[in-house]
Amino acid sequence: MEKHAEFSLVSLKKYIRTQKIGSNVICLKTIDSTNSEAKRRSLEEAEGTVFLSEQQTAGRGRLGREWASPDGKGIWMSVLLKPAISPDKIPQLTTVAAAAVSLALESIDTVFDTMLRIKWPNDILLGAKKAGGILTEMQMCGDIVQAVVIGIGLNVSLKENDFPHQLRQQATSLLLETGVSYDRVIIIAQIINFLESLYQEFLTEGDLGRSLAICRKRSAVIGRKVQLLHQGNKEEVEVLDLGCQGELVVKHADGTRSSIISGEISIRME
Ligand code: BT5
Repeated sequence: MEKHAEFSLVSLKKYIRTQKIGSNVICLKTIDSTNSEAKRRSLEEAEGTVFLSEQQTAGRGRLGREWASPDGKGIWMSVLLKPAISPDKIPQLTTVAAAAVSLALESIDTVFDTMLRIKWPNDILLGAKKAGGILTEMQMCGDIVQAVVIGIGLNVSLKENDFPHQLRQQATSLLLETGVSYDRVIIIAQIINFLESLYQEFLTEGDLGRSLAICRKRSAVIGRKVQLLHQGNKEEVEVLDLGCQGELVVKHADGTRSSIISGEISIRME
């Protein structure tokens, strides 16, 4: 049986100004992972359904990594989408979601205008530390995209001892960076509002447009040297830009250039 959460759906609805995303919101008290739940229920639930949980017991990052999701301290949400686009375009939705999170936080407090950076492809940084992440997953039926789940994790009011020991040097929260306890409901509503408009633009215009401009402006990596990590190999490259599909455009040590699509690659900043 579902256990229900503390989020106030009534107040959430008050702040949501969308047609599709958030027209159905499922609030849970605890779940293994909102992304897993959204995938399990992807056939029966409509496009735009948002899954929220106070806590995740098996929150996930990319490549099977763990995502710490303590009770009542963060936003652990997944958005179920059913876009009629080809599978190779799906990674671009991470760029759309990162831009939506960025606009949502800026709209709530101008302090984020100076602090927030996006570390390609999916990390939300405040200063040099990670405050949030995005995990985009898809379900296929043959060659057709059946569903896409965009998972967003955002550390809102975690204090240092709410993080596992090994994360304390690298992770942060909105509270730790600003001293303010933000209302999660308003942030969730703003993420939904901005996500819907950027998602609609992406679908109708067929390109990343405004989302890309936001991610470029906020990029933590453009113009910097980073390490590309791929299947145990490391390579130092210089990041030149984000390409029009959200890919990373890099210059290798031998001067050649290439474009990197998210997928299996991680980067570490020096
Ligand atoms: C991510 O993966 O950053 C994607 C995180 C997505 C989480 C959301 S929460 C709602 C939805 N349901 C899920 O199960 N997941 C999504 P990645 O780039 O692979 O980063 C994972 C790494 O971030 C870990 O290996 C840790 O080093 C670090 N990490 C784990 N928990 C963290 C946290 N709460 N805050 C900051 N860093 C964390």
